[in-house]
Amino acid sequence: MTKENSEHHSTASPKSNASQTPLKRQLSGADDRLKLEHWAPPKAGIVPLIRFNNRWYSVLWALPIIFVLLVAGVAIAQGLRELASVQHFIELFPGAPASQPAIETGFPLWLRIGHFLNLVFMMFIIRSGIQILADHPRLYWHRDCTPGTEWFRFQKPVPRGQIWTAKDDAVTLPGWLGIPGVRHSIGLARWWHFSINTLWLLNGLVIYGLLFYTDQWQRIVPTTWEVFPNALSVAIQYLSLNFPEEQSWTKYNSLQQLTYFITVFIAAPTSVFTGFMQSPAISNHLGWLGRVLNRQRARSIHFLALWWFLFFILAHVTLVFITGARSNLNMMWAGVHDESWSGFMMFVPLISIVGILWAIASPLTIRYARYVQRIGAFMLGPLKGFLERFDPKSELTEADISPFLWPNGTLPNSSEYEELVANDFAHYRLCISGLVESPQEYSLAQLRALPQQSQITTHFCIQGWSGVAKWSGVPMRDILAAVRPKPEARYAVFYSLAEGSEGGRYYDCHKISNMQHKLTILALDMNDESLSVLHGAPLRLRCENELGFKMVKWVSAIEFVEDFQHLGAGHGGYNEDHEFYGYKMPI
Ligand SMILES: Nc1nc2c(c(=O)[nH]1)N[C@H]1C(S)=C(S)[C@@H](COP(=O)(O)O)O[C@H]1N2
Ligand SMILES: [Mo]
Repeated sequence: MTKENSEHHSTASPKSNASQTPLKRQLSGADDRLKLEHWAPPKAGIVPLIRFNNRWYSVLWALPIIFVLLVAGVAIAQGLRELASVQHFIELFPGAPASQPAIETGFPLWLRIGHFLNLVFMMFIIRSGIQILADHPRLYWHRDCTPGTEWFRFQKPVPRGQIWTAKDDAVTLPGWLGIPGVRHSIGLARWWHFSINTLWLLNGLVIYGLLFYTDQWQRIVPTTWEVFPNALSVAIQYLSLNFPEEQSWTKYNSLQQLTYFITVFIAAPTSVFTGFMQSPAISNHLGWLGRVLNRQRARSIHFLALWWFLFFILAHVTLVFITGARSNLNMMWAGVHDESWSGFMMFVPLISIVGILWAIASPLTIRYARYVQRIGAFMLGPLKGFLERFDPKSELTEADISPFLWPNGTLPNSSEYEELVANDFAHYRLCISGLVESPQEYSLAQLRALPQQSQITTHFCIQGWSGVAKWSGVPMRDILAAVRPKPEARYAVFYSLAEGSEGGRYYDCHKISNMQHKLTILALDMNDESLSVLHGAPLRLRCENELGFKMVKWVSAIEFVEDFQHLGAGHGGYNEDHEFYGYKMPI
């Protein structure tokens, strides 16, 4: 207890001393590094499981199955090549359509640079993506995330008979795999994922542009249906271990062409699109599209796209090395078509740089967590500011309400809160102060007496889960009208009765513009019943263009401020301070 607290203690009042301390003094500072001793303790996941017909199978089964299929495939392909009809087929379709043009310009520098940058970026994107997944290690095909209905998980079933929050569910990844490999480090992983994605996207757009500006697009864009029989022919030739003649310098065979086409023109855009569709602002803005391609579907498809990339990388790298490594490296790394070692001489130092980047990414992220947050916010701030302007107008129907909404966060555990619950919140007051013309204090009865609004909306937690509920309460625009923020007020700060995970009150800041949305409310009810303690009784915020952590539960005070640098550690909220999240979180 601080000195201020004890001094005020004598003034007898139903309110506890804590609520008399100036609000900002109840906030806590935060570390600028990810300090493991302050962090969620590690917790191992399990070998990933996939569900078919209500039975769970380990993904490790894929290894013997793929092995058997490959061996059988080789035997069958070798048998097939003995057949006259198949020999005739291969003669007819040797591996590339006759009409496919030969590219005479080889592998220009821009293509080789783009290829290398893509490799570097993909390394970071895949690792941070898996880290994000580990924060909610389950995948679903429908909008809600009811335990037991997932189709993929690398976490045990949700334990019954105890409160199990989404944060409890997060698992640890090794530091060489995830970035930064620490349990529940999604805040940092997202900065990596989104900022490198931005670079990857720019690189991709330059490559798209130059592919079509030059003749290089003809390498990877099929222009005739004949690619399909030719691809089959190449598959038989590869599988029979009697490889087709290499002519990659001027044209790719049809199997290469199809896989590159799928990777560049289908898998990459699918990843980008399904990535954006997981955003509350975008999904809630898009109406039917956000409903059909809901967050969990988007997340599952995003994950399947990852598998395509992993499959592609494995197959691509394997074939580069077994179909003439020296000549293949010469083409894509040195841009020459000869038998020199120049490609190898480029490849070794460059791939060593990738290895070094790989090794330092996690330790540096842990050490310089605040910089990762700052750089990420700098790179993505404009995009996030833009997306915050999307009106999150999408409402759903009673039939869409989820049977289960994951609970999250740190529950209140003060005697002050217990007392409030014991008295049915009779002593509860919502205090609205700060840069307003008319500060207000509301009891629960007064809040209930104000005009109420109901909405059925989707909750998007940063960790990846979502769920639909009906929320009812007081529109924030009515509160704004009552308190009249002064012109210099820019943010509304929501203070919780509960502490955050590392102590100090949970709080979060919202732009005033977000408070004016039709669907921003102070919710008193969830699914037609008073909010439960777990979900934020007696009052929580709903702000539908933001992620869940910004919707403070157990709200006791709202303060209007010009800036939030003087609050807590100064980053705009509890999770912004302590878990390196961004204060603008429409994605
Ligand atoms: N006071 C407080 N509010 C909080 C949190 C918290 O830890 N403390 N967690 C947030 C997070 S991360 C989410 S996803 C939602 C979860 O709301 P629910 O438990 O009703 O699903 O509450 C948000 N509000
Ligand atoms: Mo969350």
